[in-house]
Amino acid sequence: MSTSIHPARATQLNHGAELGKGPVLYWMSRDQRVQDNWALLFAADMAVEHNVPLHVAFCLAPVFLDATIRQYGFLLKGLVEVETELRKREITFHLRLGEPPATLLGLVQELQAGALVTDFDPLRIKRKWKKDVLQELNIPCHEVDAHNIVPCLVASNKQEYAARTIRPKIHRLLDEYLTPFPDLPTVPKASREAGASSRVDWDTAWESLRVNTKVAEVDWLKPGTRPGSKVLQEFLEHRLEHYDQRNDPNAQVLSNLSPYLHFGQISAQRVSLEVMRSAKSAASREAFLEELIVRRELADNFCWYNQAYDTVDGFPDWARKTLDDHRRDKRPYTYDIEEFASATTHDPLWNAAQREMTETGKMHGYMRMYWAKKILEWTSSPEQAMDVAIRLNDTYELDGRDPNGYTGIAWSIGGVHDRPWFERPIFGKIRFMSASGCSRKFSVQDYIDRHCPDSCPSNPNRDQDQ
Ligand code: FAD
Ligand code: FO1
Repeated sequence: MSTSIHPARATQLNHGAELGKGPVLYWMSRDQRVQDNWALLFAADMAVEHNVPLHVAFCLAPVFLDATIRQYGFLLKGLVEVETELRKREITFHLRLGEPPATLLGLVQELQAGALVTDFDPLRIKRKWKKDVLQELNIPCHEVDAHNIVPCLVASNKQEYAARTIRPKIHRLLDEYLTPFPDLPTVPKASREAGASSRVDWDTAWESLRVNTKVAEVDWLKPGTRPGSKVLQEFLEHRLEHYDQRNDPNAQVLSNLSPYLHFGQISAQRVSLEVMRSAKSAASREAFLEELIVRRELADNFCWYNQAYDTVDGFPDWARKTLDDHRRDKRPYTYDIEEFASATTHDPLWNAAQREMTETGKMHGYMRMYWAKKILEWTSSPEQAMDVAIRLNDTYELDGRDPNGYTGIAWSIGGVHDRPWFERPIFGKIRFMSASGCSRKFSVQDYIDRHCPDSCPSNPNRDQDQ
């Protein structure tokens, strides 16, 4: 099995730019780790080939989508580990504060970098950052897909209809791409003048943020690659074999890896290799790999090929039409974003899900579908539903602001990757979910009790108990 970097993982984003004599600079963004990172490996190979040092930079934006201190805290604490790991390998890490394109270009200039490498990301904001950088850049820039196992651009050249259409395309290429990682090669050392001795000033970094500090950080998941690997080991040992209970939010059998995957603190390819080596039940392994590989890479496919991924315009034609046909249907309840955010709807199950998200930073996967579908039912239009769901998801979820989130919400509200179902009010042919349907799958009361203990106004037992 090959351990080298597959050439199709990398794409040169500009042509004609001449390789400079200076160091290679890796602009780390989506894949915030030193281990198992194809973009860093690609940059290191380039540095070795041209006998120049390697520098790594992260550009810290003062705001990013609806991220709060909860997510920035997870990100920054993970980056401390990145700096430590790079230092062990005598590679300099730069944390630049401010608008990413300008701060990155400043660093390219300062280091007199000879080439730029960055990681792949389908989100609009990241594409815009890269476009702005490329307009001013006169050295080669390579983009490496370090997030997907089968690179997004290789898996398919178009927007896929559903999991069933992308699955065979991905499976066909897994032997070629799901390979072990090589070690990071030793790269030529940077000289002191080139910023080799600089250390990150983490206090100034925290102070530079201009984000909501009311959404508190959580402490039940520790940020970083090392803690993420521990969570993976615990999953392999204790939860993977029970993954067939993944639709029961009381069973607590999920991996809890999504925050680590979102920030790139752990690689999906490493997780897949470890799961495949595990001796646990084949059915559980297959079910988990379907989510981790097929569903996750389908989300990147959707966001890359459909840049309206977070609006109604991104929905398939049948879904837009059916939602339009039901635009004037009477809504049984309507709430504004504050009422949703404060978990004060009439529905204790929905409120419990919202509380799970606001309190822990991670709502159970099954509840996310119910949660988003009820937002469609209780807002005055699909446009408003999309807006509310995305803002809440991106504000409170540790793993929000991710292709998986935009795609999951578009699946729930807009039928993306789904098919038409029986017609009913408000939803039209969009798949419907109900609290009674949930109660046939798991104990709704246990879930409510866990997330809305008796003091919570939305627990229906509260009044009876008093
Ligand atoms: P596990 O079940 O252990 O899955 C392991 C990994 O597989 C996940 O970390 C994820 O990378 C991938 N995965 C699992 N389910 C899906 C799925 N349906 N689509 C794509 N990839 C999947 N995921 C996010 O990462 N960020 C989000 O903001 C997000 N928002 C969502 C919103 C809605 C409305 C819906 C329906 C789904 C959303 N998902 C999101 C997808 C999924 O619910 C989460 O990835 C999962 O619950 C994360 O928990 P876990 O890592 O413990 O899951
Ligand atoms: N990427 C960056 O390059 N710079 C940032 O300052 C930054 C902040 C940030 C905050 C919260 C969050 O969830 C993600 C953030 N990201 C940032 C991007 C992130 O690494 C992902 O690439 C995208 O969210 C898409 O998955």
